Amino acid sequence: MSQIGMSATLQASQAELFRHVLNDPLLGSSIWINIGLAGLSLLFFAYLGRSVDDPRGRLIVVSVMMVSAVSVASYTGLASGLTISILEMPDGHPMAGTTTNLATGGTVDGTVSLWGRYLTWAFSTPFILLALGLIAGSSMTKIFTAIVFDIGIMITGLAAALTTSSYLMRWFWYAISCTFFLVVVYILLFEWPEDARAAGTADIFNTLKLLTVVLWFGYTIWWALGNEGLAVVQSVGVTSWGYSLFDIVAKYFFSFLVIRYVVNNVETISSGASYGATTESTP
Ligand code: RET
Repeated sequence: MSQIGMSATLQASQAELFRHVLNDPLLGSSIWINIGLAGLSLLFFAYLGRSVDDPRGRLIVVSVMMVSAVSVASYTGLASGLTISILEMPDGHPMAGTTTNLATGGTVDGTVSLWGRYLTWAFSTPFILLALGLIAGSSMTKIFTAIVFDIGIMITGLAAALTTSSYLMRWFWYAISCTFFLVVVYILLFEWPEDARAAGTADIFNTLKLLTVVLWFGYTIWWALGNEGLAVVQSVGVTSWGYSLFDIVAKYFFSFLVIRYVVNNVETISSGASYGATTESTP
């Protein structure tokens, strides 16, 4: 008969994780409030964008609406316990050796990881970049490049969060993710502003660009500070609220600015000789 050690490493069931989120006011609110906000913004954006009938304008509106739609699914995954796990951090990680007290009274070895966030960012953030690329009137090539590297950021970020074999390997994934991020930042700061100038959308593009670059760096730094990284912030609830607050501005406020612009400037969005050409413009 096999012996179970003194500190049994029992897995938390999905039902226990679901109850864990429900019973933790800080963590629970960071998730449930965002399901509500994402749902309400989706309805609000559908209402705001109802009069846009230009095909390009519509594409931009639908694109940013998808960000909120994915967000509803993302936070539902977290709230239901489907995309949450208790992970035992490797030696060297500040959270190594910690235990989590479940709402049911049981204790499990490990720390709560809301890894579903990183997974679903791979589905939501491409829509942010598609909208930005379309507003800048950029080429298919540049939009494609920004989007594939963006998906790369999120999937390698997910890998960083889920790696429990070695502390160093977690940061190695993080470094890969940051490298992909720099490609996206380069396109946002150096490629698209020029395209936007040519398309006559420089004003709105520069506002959105600034918002995006600052907030996206915020997510990156927050990961390093939060309980998945250096654990300067150890609380799962506070770490989660950080991302939730970034989300509120980077998704809902961002989308609102985009839709408001499209509604008021359909002419600019749909006109211009080289606007939105699928080939690179030749000088
Ligand atoms: C991670 C950790 C690994 C390194 C980097 C990251 C960047 C994440 C970003 C997330 C943006 C999310 C948004 C969500 C809205 O739906 C994965 C945190 C670079 C930039 C805008």
